[in-house]
Amino acid sequence: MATVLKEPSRTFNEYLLIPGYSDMEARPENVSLRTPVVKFKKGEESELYMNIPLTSAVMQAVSDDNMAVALAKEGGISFIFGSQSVESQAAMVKRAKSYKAGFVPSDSNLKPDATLKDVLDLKAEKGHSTIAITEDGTADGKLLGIVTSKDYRVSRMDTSTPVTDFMTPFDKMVWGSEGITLSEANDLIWDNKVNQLPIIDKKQRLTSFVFRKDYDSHKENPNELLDENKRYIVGAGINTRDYEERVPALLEAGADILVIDSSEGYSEWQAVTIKWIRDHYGDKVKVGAGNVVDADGFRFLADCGADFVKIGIGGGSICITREQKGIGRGQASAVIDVAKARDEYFKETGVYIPICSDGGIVYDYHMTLALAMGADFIMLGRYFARFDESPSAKLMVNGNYVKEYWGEGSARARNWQRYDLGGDAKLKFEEGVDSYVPYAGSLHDNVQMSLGKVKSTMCNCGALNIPDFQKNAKLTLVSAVSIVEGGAHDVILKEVGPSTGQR
Ligand code: MZP
Repeated sequence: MATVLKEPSRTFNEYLLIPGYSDMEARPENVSLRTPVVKFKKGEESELYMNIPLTSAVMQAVSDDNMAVALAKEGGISFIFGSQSVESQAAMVKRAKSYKAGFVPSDSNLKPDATLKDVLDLKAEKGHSTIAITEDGTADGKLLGIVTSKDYRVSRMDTSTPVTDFMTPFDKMVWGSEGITLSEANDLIWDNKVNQLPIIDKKQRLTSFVFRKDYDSHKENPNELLDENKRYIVGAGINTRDYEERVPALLEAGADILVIDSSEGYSEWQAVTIKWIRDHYGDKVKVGAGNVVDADGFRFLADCGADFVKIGIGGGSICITREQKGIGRGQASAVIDVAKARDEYFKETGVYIPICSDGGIVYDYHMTLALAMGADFIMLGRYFARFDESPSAKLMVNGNYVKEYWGEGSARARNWQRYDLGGDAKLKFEEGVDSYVPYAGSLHDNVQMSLGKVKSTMCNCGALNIPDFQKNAKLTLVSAVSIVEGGAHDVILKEVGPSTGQR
């Protein structure tokens, strides 16, 4: 007869934290969110830490090179999506690794035959007012001019006006040459009273922009996550099919850490993939594995040699695996069970394998709960998809700005390798949906706000770092009635502020 677990499968919404004693040192500025990413032996340090416990999901709608840079600036790691060709994924890794702080690749570009209407459309889509006019309309084409909002007046100009009539042409522009330092670029910006400085190579091709507004924000990133050559740390997703080509290309491009991206990690496919990596690179190459939802799955991947283990099946916001296949587990139960297995494994072997809670974070406090339940870090898709830095389109739907967000198991992503068990390709079915999420602005502002809440709760529990929090947190299940008590109730609300209802 089948085994039936006694406990129901529970999710984050069913738990709350009980405060612990906090002394006067328990203040958010004293809290460290530094956390290990890869396994280490008792008494030793992990070879890779993050300064914040957040990673962005291995998804087309979430993690490209732009997201990788933005998150590394905050102290976390993006895993650039693997559901693309080996070449294009490696190119993304390379771009993120070659990113120089303060030098931003141009994301809004048009050809010289564009019109004011094209300018307005691109501005609405990308949200940026500086547009490079390049010979071929690419981010690294020959620079012919730039358009900023100072160059046109929508009320006085026909939208069919060609950009060449109102752009600032190259010979009237201030620009910097490739190789210029950030501080020299900033001097040019200040001396010439411009808001942006295009950087060009010897052939007048655009390489990047330096923006006046970024100068201050660069100074604001004390947590940025850098390798020994001061380049941002970048992760990448791999699969259990084409790793013999993908892994070498990603490593060559500079990827610091890999993760096997699969909806089901308790499988021989993962064992074979990790073995291939170990046979070819030893322990030098770091690779996470998953996803699993119980102690058996964890133990299997730990024995296979995974550097970290990812938890979560069916809890992702875009995921319909549980509906389609009736498999998965509430994310809270999964994290609690795997954390226990991780601790037992540590006691038994002296090897600590960090675990990552992947998916299902809806409120900021869910991040805190995941950490309290034992996660060393968290992976989020929907959360990051809402920000300026995610790769998907920003649209206006029913009067509100939204961003597109689709699952890797949706027909749109066609990431069948993530779900592949072999068999007839014609019989594939979707395990994810295509959706919108509310647009939420910049990653920096949102991450600061979310982690401010995490730190504040940790202080209430008397914990100044994640290991202490995991050890000492006290959790309670909530009843349906007490959930109602937890929100504003029995009052007539005036308005909901932006920081009160993060979803
Ligand atoms: P969330 O943060 O949006 O709730 O969940 C993101 C996670 O959902 C991803 O990291 C991945 O593990 C999982 N995912 C991605 N695509 C699908 C799908 O199409 C999915 N079913 O479940």
